[in-house]
Amino acid sequence: MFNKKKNVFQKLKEGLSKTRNQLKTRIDGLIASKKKIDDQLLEELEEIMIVSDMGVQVTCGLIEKMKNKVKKGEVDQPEILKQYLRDEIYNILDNNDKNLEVSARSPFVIMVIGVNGVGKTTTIGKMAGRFTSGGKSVLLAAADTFRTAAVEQLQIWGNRAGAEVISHPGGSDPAAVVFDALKAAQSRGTDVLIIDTAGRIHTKTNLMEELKKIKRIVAKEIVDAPHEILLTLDATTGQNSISQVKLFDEALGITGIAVTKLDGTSKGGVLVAISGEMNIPFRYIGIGEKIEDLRDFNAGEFIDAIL
Ligand SMILES: Nc1nc2c(ncn2[C@@H]2O[C@H](COP(=O)(O)OP(=O)(O)OP(=O)(O)O)[C@@H](O)[C@H]2O)c(=O)[nH]1
Ligand SMILES: [Mg+2]
Repeated sequence: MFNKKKNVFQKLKEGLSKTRNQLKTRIDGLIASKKKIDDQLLEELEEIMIVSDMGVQVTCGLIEKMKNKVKKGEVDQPEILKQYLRDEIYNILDNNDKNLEVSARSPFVIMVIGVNGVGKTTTIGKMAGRFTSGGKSVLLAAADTFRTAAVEQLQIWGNRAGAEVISHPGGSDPAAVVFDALKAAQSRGTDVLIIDTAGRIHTKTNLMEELKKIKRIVAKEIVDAPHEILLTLDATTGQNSISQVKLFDEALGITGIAVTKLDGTSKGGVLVAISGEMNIPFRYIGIGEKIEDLRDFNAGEFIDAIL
């Protein structure tokens, strides 16, 4: 058991190694090279935090706090300063550490949204795999009718995960697909229904309006649904994801966030930037393209892996 746990953490560490190299390796080097805390140390820390995408707001706030601690004499050694910084970052992340619990409703309806290419369909496939292996029945709604290959891609994931896909022939109305999927989930007693949506649509219609319409249809069929509106973010886009969070939250009200592609970027600090500004739980993180590469977000493990 211990070995298995260690192995799982090891893989997380590997997945986050680019961020770790940017953050931990540089901070450790900096701390080791200093005998005492001075302005230069704080300036370099600031630069490392900015480069790892923790964002200006969070970084400046933390630097200010560190300066105060030093001034008051509460922190007087570089090593203790690092520990203080680590604890502060952990607290920021822990604020949004709340995993998705799907057992409370049946069907539990999850609407997955986000701009094109961020990893929505892949994340849905991985989530479906996790739910089915946990003994739950899962239906997937192919409401991305913009891209013709989108249904096929979802179908492949559905087969892999053991989840049926509800779809209509190409170019159809996403709302109609969602309506059918809701009916099917209700009549079959499905545990979890996950709705895949488009990240981009024909310029004539507005994506947010399309998504609002889907949300309305879901709520009309099941009063308290969608139970989760999961925004998917691509970690490689860094700071830009903060504006995505704000835009989608204003339009639809996000209840959770999945951050993908953390394996491909040193910008993992963006979770800290988002968490410092928004109160929306991180549900999942993606550290690769395979089913097992989707993890529940855990603030403690995350900070251990990057700092
Ligand atoms: N390395 C890596 N690749 C990922 C991860 N998640 C998704 N991808 C890849 O990102 C690409 C886009 O993923 P999709 O799931 O198609 O993204 P989408 O948001 O559904 O895209 P649209 O439907 O076009 O809006 C694919 O090649 C995925 O394999 C991840 O955690 N790590
Ligand atoms: Mg997709």
